[in-house]
Amino acid sequence: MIIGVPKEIKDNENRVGLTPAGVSAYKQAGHRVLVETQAGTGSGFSDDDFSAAGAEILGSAKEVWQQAEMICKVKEPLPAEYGFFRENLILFTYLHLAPERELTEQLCAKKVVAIAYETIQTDDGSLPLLMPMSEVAGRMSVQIGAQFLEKPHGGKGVLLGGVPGVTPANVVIVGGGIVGTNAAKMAVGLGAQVTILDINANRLRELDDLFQGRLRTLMSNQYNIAQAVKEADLLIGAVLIPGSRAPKLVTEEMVKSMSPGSVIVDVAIDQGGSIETVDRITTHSEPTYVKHGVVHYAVANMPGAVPRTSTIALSNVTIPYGLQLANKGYRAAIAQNRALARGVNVLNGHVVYEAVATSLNLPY
Ligand code: PYR
Repeated sequence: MIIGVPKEIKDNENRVGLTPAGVSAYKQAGHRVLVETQAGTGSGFSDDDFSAAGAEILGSAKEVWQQAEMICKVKEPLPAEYGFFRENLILFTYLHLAPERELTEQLCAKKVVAIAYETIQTDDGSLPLLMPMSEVAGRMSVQIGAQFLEKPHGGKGVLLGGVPGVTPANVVIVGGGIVGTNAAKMAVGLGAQVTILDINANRLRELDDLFQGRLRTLMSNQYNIAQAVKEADLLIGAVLIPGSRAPKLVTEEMVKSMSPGSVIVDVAIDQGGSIETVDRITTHSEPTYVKHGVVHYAVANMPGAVPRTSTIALSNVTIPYGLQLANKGYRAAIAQNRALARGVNVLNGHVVYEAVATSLNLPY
């Protein structure tokens, strides 16, 4: 199969769909890999690194999209790329279609085989291709929150860990999955006072064991969320329902109750956001806006800011699935691997992932 790796074009998206190690794995399996020139520069991989691993370097995105049978990307295609869609092209990337009607319609109209990293799901419910980026975004959310709590960045001027004699900041994390747990590790590590909420009592037990009393666990319900949010210096939205729009668990009234200069980092923004006042996607160039006196950060591609770490972590997990698609062809690969089959969002011109269809009110 011919695999294509175009350069990412989203704002400040410096990740790339494959590392040279990934190229080498595809080559060893007998495939061709076409990489757009400079595609890896932002992640610290030069054209020479890719060539040495066996890739062919092409001068434009157009050539890569047109010649490849499978496009291996990081982020969802942007409108400038929709013109490259064609029937039976395999698109293997993060898609987050639930809030993306136009992209979904384009993929259906052009009959692209759209396989979303974020909905590939093993039988035990885990999301192996989302997990590393959830780890990155969860860890970053605390670094970012700490930065925007600083006065010159619009925050209230609070140091997360405090100092002896001064109370630390309150960090409230809504969602105890991969994002929430990684955020908690960083926040606890920095000495903040951390509260984590989840709807699953067993998950709260696990977190209680894991953190050995170094954070507070709370059952996630409207009352508890409201109480915790009111006291939060840094609020992190970390909820996920695979493939679906994120539920708006934090209401505008709750945000109004936060003190001025507090900070919200909504990691769930790529699934539509979990906080009512997060009503727009921000970018790495303009990452925040202020509403009700609270600094809001809603960048949908947070890991794009640490591309070296993120590209390697992502490529590590996509390669085994990408190889199955390339070695067997998509029909056999999805017939033989249930986890991969769950990644298919658009096939034969239709949305075939129920939560996406429901979120967009499309037939399924
Ligand atoms: C990202 O890492 O950008 C995702 O969409 C998960």
